Amino acid sequence: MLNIEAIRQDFPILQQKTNGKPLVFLDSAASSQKPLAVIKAVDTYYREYHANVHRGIYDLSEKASAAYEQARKKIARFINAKSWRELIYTRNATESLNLVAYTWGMQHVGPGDTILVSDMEHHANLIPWQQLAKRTGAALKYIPTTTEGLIDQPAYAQLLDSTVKLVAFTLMSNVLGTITPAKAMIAQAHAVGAVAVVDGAQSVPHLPTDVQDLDCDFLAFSGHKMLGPTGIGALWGKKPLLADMEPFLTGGDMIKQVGYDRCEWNALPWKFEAGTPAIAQAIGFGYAVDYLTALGMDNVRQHEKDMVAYALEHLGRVEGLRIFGPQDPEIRGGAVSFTFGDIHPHDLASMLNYHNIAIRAGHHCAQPLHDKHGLAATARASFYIYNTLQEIDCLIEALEDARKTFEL
Ligand code: 7TS
Repeated sequence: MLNIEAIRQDFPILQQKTNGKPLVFLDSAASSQKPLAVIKAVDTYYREYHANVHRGIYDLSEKASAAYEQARKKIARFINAKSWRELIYTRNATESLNLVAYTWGMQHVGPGDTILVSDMEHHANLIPWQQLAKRTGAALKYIPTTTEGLIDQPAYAQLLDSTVKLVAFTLMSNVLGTITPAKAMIAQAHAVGAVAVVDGAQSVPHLPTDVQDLDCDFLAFSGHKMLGPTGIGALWGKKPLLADMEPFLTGGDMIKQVGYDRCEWNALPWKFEAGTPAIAQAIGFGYAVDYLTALGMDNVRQHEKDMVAYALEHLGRVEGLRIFGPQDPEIRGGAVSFTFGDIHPHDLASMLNYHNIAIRAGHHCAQPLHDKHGLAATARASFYIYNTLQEIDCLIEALEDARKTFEL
């Protein structure tokens, strides 16, 4: 069990009030808030040991390099990677997915091949594959989801044939909350010789992650959705695949030897880390992982399940409110998208803002999914470790207030 009141004390931003009202932050699926331990780690780095990494022989640079690499080891352990060499720092999940598309994709996908992507993906796990299909002449096909937001498993099985070279899907939908049966889907992809790319942007912050057990080939995630700073994310990949891939960006730090007409790539993971990296952010990401590890990811997941169960039950009773995604908290995460009568989600979000409640409204970077359901936009409340059941009550009260204002 998490002690939510104690956790809340660790988040300075949650202590503020606007017009006497406490902040009810229900938009962690977009980006989470940061605990003091992460804020302090970044501050201390800049105050006490900032220097570029992997260069200097002097103390500051050695200290910065050690902290930067130490954070990598923590993050690799957090997802149970076999080796820290498999953990590449990127800016975010978006960059991680692009890295795979531009390197592995361009090397291994060609005309006559098929790329399979689920139809509920965030644009970050959709557009890189659209682009790859365009560039290579491969076909891009979509794994359908049911009206409830579950992977249509028979349809997936049918789409899998020997032309499929790559399957990409989210482990947790940022719109519907769906947790996909990733392990089984990965095994099915492997059975036809395809590589499996998992978008863990929503799942890694909220669920225990074990890449060895999942047996995926690549996993992409972002630091800022899991208590870490913005500007830092990760791509995990199986070593033999990474070793065989061309670099994504080239320049300093990613090389071993350079001549005027040749160069030799650096060892993993640095082969994929050209230029001065986001050092403070990586160190902060390591502290974020420490924080989550201390809480225990099973506890994090349990809290989310409790929040979602309460939200489904109580929001479900609000007349005129329609919730999307699976109704079973066991198979969904803490992003709850909904519509409320004919109130435009943007109007609703503005109205909730008067109550100092932050939710997201729009298509949440999953426009094709909204189109499929005939929706221009939805409102979305999403939860994390610092949210309480009382905050869901606040949301419901504010929705009732909106009902009066909009005469619903
Ligand atoms: N994949 C999923 C499932 C996501 O939810 C997001 C961000 C991304 C990829 C991209 O992450 P980034 O860190 O590279 O931007 N999702 C959201 C969201 O739902 N609202 O704002 C960002």
